[in-house]
Amino acid sequence: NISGQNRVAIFDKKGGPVSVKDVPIQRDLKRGEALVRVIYSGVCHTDLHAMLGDWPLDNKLPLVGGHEGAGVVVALGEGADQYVKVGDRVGIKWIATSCLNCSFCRIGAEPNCPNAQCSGFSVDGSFQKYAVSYANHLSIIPDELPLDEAAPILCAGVTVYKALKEANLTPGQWVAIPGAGGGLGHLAVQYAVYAGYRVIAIDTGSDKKALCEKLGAERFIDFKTSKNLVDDIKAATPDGFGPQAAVVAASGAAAYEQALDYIRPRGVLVAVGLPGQADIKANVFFTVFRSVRVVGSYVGNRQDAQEALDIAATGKVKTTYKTLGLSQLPQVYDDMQSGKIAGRIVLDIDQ
Ligand code: 8ID
Ligand code: ZN
Repeated sequence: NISGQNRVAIFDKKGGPVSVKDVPIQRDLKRGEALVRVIYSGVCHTDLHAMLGDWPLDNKLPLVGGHEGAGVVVALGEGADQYVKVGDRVGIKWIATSCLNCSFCRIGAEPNCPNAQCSGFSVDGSFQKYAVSYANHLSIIPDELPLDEAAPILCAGVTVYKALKEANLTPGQWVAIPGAGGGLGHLAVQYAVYAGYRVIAIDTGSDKKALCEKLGAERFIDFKTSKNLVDDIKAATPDGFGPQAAVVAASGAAAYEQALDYIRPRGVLVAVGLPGQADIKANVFFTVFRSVRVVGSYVGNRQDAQEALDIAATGKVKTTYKTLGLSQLPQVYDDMQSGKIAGRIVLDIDQ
């Protein structure tokens, strides 16, 4: 039963403010669209970048953000029933749709599809009670996984799961994770441990240290108090040569500055965090001499999302989160900007 009004968190211009209001529900679904009753949504730092407008890409305005939406399908447009049914528990992720037919989609590089749409960026996202999305990219949430626990897997989880695949490690190898105490990072620690990798967590403060250690990081290095980050990270590996990979999951540019120096020869820097203005400076001589690689990793495809959810459904990777109401989104953005959030915030869309 679709009744009542829609409730949305929306902003009209760069920098906000974000306001929560009631608007009519959109029921005229186009071909391939699905109407999802969103119950919970995670808040990703990407939502904050979009609200602040600090990326070199423009989002739609006004915008309803959110791309870690977990809910239930309540109505389908024509042709959408080949992907999902009314009543299915589904996830709205960052990639809202892609053409599924270009040379990128055909090899499973759906995020690189030139016609991809992004939830909470180029189309309205999950910070609303009723979200119109695209059936072809909805994720099916496993029965054993509660919707609130599933929400952060839809961006943070799938992104770091995919980034670790890109690092191409084998069990027993070491990965440094700058940003390890944040939304993406704390899940990266867990997917890494799940895969048999050894984790050096890098972040700041006692809350994030405790969180990372609880989740299985063998070392925690505080980037604000370390006197020599490169030496400290290298010293954390038994032979002193440093980790085989760095998966940079921090939202700030500084986290990239020394990563090429502390990974070991033949290591890989996987770029995940998205500071709007930043460069990775790679000295040519030492890139060759040390034979290091730099790889960008952008969310994941439909299968990556399904795999990340399936692992979370085993309970071996679990989001650490606090639940707040949709109406508290402005406060969440403030806290995120000042680095106060360890793990994730999940919004109850009805509160
Ligand atoms: O597909 C992608 N590549 C993708 C997908 C989703 C999100 C990329 N992202 C991007 C976001 O846009 C954002 O830029 O990843 C970044 C992290 O998102 P998040 O995990 O949602 O942010 P957070 O919860 O605020 O955590 C960031 C952590 O980084 C730490 C902070 O202390 C915080 O715990 N951090 C910072 I800022 N600077 C650091 C540094 N120099 C650092 N940790 C270590 N070293
Ligand atoms: Zn995200």
